[in-house]
Amino acid sequence: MQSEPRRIQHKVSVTMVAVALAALSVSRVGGYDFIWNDTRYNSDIQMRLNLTTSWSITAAKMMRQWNRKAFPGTGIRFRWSQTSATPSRNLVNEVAMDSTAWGSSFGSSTLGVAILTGSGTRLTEGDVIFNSAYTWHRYRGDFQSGKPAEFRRVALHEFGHVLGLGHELNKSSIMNPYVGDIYELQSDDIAGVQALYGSNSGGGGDDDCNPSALIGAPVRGDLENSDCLAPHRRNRRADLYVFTGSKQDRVRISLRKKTLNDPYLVLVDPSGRVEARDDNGRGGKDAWISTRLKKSGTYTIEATARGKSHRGSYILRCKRC
Ligand SMILES: [Ca+2]
Ligand SMILES: [Ca+2]
Ligand SMILES: [Ca+2]
Ligand SMILES: [Zn+2]
Repeated sequence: MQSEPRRIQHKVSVTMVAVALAALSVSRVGGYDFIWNDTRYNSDIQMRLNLTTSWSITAAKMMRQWNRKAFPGTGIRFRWSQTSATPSRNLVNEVAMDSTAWGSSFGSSTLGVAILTGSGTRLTEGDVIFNSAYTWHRYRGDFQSGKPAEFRRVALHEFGHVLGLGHELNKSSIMNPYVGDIYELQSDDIAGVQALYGSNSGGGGDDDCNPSALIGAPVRGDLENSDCLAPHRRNRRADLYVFTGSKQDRVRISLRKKTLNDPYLVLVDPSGRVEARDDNGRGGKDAWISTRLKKSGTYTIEATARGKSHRGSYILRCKRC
């Protein structure tokens, strides 16, 4: 028997029905029986963003929110980079604002869609398209009917579908099919992901040895036991971030402690050589690198720590990255 790829469309309608969501408590986690376990992505879900810089930053933040809140211990996470391609059926996960979804028109009340393709129970593609007929806004807090197209909550919702979550009408959830006052992940959303992927099925933290594109610094991250060993700092854990630099660019990178004991930065050039490193250049224990790049290409930042046992959260900033 041949399994046909399945395609699911859904909408986030602007209709307001976000009242008394928690009143009924029909238990549901998960929803779709689709999950990612795709060796192409090495347990990562690679998303390619065709958005303006400003919306890319917000989209990346929303993916980070999923990574941070739902994925610790699941061994799977979103990664992202940019593209100029229009989303299509191509086995590449694409995110864009467009007037159509793969050529089909949006319903007039549809803010965004996630188009999922799977084979059997396995997801093979997830595209997210925001309806460009709307003027998009960005705000937290209660739904404003004059500004229905609020990017953060729609993005969180659509990325939830990409993870395989279905709709949730009966509990407080970002997966409600109608936009409402909820603008952050709820415990039901997190439980849904963990029901699909397990809460501790892999060794991952919110980051591992595959670098994330540095979109939208400042980035808040955590140094954890599950992070990979720093490539250029022996026996230390590190989170890796990449950016594209041009020779002579002046970049300024800072790594500030939140709960991380003593931040340490390493900047690695496109050929894999250490171009700069710093422990306490920003004063106190915070690390700081200010340098004029010597090469053009993909640079890697190793966000790490002075001590072997140092763990905790940090803020990474980069100017001109
Ligand atoms: Ca695609
Ligand atoms: Ca980490
Ligand atoms: Ca330090
Ligand atoms: Zn939906």
